[in-house]
Amino acid sequence: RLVFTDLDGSLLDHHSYDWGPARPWLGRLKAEGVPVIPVTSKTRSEILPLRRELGLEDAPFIAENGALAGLPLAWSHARLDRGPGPDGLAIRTLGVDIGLIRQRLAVWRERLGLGFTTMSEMTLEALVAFTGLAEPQARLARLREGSEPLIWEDSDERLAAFREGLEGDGLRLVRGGRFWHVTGDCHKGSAVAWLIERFAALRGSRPRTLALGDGPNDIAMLEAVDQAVVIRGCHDLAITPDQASLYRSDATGPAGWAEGMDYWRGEPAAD
Ligand code: 2M8
Ligand code: MG
Ligand code: MG
Repeated sequence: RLVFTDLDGSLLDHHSYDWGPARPWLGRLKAEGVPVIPVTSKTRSEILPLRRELGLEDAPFIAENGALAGLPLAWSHARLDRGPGPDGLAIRTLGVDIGLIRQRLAVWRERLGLGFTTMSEMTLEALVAFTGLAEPQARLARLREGSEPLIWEDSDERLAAFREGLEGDGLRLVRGGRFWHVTGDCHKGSAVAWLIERFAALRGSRPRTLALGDGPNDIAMLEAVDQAVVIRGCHDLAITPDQASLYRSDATGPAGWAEGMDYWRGEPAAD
């Protein structure tokens, strides 16, 4: 079994970033040896301390909306992955370099006269005020490797033109909780499918998979697994996988996360 989870607005509260209500389930899954794999917009630098606090240091993670995978030894492949580094993690790049993304953003802004502010253009104070992150965490959020978050300040029509331009460059635009995110040709769904393949190749069997998320950027991930939980949040997710495999929570954030786990795993395990 594998559990894939979004962080902000799902395992972590959208405003306070607290995960108290999810703690009992995290303990239970750890005791059962079920990897809980963060799949998030957050950077590698944000995830490293967080996964220790959450007790998820044995599991891999997906950072920056599928742009990067962090693989502990048991998940890594000596010939295919870079590393492991001093922290024991091999890093696999699944997207493109942030330098290319920033270059193309500057080109499209100039060419189409677009109104947006990238995270790298925001002051630290503005980022703290906009996200509610504490200053040290906001600093870590700015250490982008393969995705640029931005605040959209223009019309829907121009958003479509922007997206089309990016697609011509082989880039993608996806919506998170507060920001839009520009990445290479990757998303949470492609990264999760890649990890499932890696697991199957290493273990010789396909795992049963469950995923939980609250944002538009989570839809591809929710469609890539056997059992999905849409956590109530700030976006209405129009998602159409077969309804039998989808549960929508009433509660938001980590309480909704625990509610989703209760729904799929609350009964004595039948498998
Ligand atoms: C950004 O990600 C969230 C995810 O949904 C968003 O778009 O609102 C990222 O910049 C991430 O690195 C950061 O930690 C988070 C803080 O809310 O915002
Ligand atoms: Mg989210
Ligand atoms: Mg997210």
